[in-house]
Amino acid sequence: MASKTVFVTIAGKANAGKSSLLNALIGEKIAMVSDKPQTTRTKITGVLTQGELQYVFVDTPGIQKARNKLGEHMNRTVKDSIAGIDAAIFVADITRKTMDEEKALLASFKASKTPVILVLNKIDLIERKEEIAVSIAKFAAIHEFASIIPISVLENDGVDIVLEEINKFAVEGPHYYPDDKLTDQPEMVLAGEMIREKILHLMYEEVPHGIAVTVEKMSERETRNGEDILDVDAVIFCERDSHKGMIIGKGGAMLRQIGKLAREELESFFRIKVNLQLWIKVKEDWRNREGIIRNFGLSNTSSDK
Ligand SMILES: Nc1nc2c(ncn2[C@@H]2O[C@H](COP(=O)(O)OP(=O)(O)OP(=O)(O)O)[C@@H](O)[C@H]2O)c(=O)[nH]1
Ligand SMILES: [Mg+2]
Repeated sequence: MASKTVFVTIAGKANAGKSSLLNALIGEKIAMVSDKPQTTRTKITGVLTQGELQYVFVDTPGIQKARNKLGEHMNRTVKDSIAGIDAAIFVADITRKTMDEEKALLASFKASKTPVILVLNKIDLIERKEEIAVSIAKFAAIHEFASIIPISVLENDGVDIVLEEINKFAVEGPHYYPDDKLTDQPEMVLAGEMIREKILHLMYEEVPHGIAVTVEKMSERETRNGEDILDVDAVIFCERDSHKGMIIGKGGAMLRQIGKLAREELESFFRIKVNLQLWIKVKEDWRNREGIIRNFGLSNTSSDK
């Protein structure tokens, strides 16, 4: 059988469950997930190879009304990620109303004649199952979807059907990535994202949104008693001195908790003992400063602003 590849972008509103779906599809957690909107800030490629067929998924930031320059970059990233693909997965939270930005995104799929699979996620939250049919009808009136699949990523209900549907759009040709490739994210970026995710989980309101994490060093060494250890040095950037105080917490408790949870995840992902050092720095209003956004690797410089 000839080899095939299918390029699929996962798009939709913030918090709909796009990154959760990407992780479920490829069977490995490579995209960070949280209950706060705008968790994903850049496009993330996830690769799944099953025999002759390679799926190349691109998870994107949630579409939003941009409130700062970072938000504008994120919206441009979504736009850039929908060109030249074989199909799109449009993820919607079935419990939420649709907004204009979602309709605009669907219109751009229509204009580019991109087949769209609608995934209505979080059906586990629906008590009366007949409401699912009502949602399906509402969406079907907005756009001509290739298919509509109600699922629950949380309960792993329907994720396999999504994969089957995508199969239909595979194109004969060589695999784009090596068959054992999982993601395009460098290890240092993944490690930084794991740390940022813990802050998203542990902190509230403005603080987590204004966080960026950069990993400055990641290197393996052997300890004196012959054990392999991975040293990870990372800087947590926040927007204000008051935020820095909250991240450190009373007697350093919050920072210790962030460090503990992040280290545990790093150890299980990289399968090695980790020595994690965290620093905190303030960069006032960095989400509106182009140079810093670029330095953090969060810039999208496409010209069609
Ligand atoms: N109840 C329920 N919650 C879910 C389901 N799928 C995802 N979630 C939760 O929804 C929240 C958002 O999930 P993400 O995967 O981060 O959503 P996203 O669309 O990538 O969000 P952004 O990156 O901010 O655009 C998290 O708290 C998930 O645990 C589901 O099927 N059911
Ligand atoms: Mg996401």
